[in-house]
Amino acid sequence: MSGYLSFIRDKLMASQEEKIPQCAILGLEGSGKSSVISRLLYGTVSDDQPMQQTCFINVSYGKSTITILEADEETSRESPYFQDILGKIDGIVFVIDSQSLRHVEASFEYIFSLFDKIPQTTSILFLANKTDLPDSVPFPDLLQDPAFQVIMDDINRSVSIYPVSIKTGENFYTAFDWVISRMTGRTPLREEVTPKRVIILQEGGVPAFDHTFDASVEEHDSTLLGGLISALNIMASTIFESESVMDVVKLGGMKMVIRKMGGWSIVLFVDRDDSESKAQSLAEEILNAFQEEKERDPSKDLPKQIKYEFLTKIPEIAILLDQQPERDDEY
Ligand SMILES: Nc1nc2c(ncn2[C@@H]2O[C@H](COP(=O)(O)OP(=O)(O)O)[C@@H](O)[C@H]2O)c(=O)[nH]1
Ligand SMILES: [Mg+2]
Repeated sequence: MSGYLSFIRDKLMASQEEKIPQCAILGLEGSGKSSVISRLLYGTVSDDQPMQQTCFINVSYGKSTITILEADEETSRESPYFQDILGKIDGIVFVIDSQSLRHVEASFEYIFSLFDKIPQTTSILFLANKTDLPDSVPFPDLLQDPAFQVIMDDINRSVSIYPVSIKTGENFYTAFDWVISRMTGRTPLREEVTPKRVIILQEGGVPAFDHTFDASVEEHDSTLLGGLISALNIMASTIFESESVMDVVKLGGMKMVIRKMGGWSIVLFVDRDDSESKAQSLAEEILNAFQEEKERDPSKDLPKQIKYEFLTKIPEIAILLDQQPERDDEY
């Protein structure tokens, strides 16, 4: 193991010369580190892929390339090579297993043991993972943890925390956008995304919201599209025996980025060559804003009465809407 780590350290030094940002994925055994790498590489997580202890790999994210290093607990605590690496890395992702209180507490204990060794300039992203599990520790409870309060009070650091499910992808790209933009100094990737149309579907594929941003986009019937997407998802989950949905479907000059959260699905049409991870995080933001709007006023009838005010909460979309003629009368 130490031979491999000294090899990795040398490799990291070399990639520092090439100015490729470097990120370490840390967390206790079983928290979801390898799943992070799998999602970054393949866009999905499956239960039967080989899971590794230590992994060192370059991945592309939007238009950036980053070097990712997964290190297990023992390595991160004990290896002097790893201590070297930790002092020079650009970003750290700590995966917190939120499946139970015991796991959360163990995670914070682990984070504390390393915290002093991380330079102040290193951005730290905490992923409160496994939010898809019904008994997982609720995010507000996790934020109340005294250990976490201490970490957040360290105002000199660039730190952020997101509740995510690496398995289903929920919130994952929003969280990664944060750390990647900190590490690369690039503006968020959604600038590299051109939303053309958004459709929000209820369970079963019934359209609840539909808005076209680009007048040149041909308006396919949203009920038909909803039916198609829900059929694709049922097929995908039956054939692959997984709860995840189709992520991206390319059609002609466009692609549909599909996310599913809490019974709702969103389909965001973007340019075929747009960044998928950016489009996914944008789709998540739109769906979150939509769900908030619904929660605020559940009596609102869909689809007729919800207009697109909720879209204006998302800066990038608000800009698009400003450029459009008023279309209120459509709903
Ligand atoms: N339910 C659920 N399981 C997850 C999630 N992320 C990872 N897992 C599972 O947790 C187990 C350990 O994940 P792995 O990535 O190997 O953890 P590592 O030891 O930190 O690398 C695997 O069975 C994963 O499928 C998640 O968000 N939700
Ligand atoms: Mg692993």
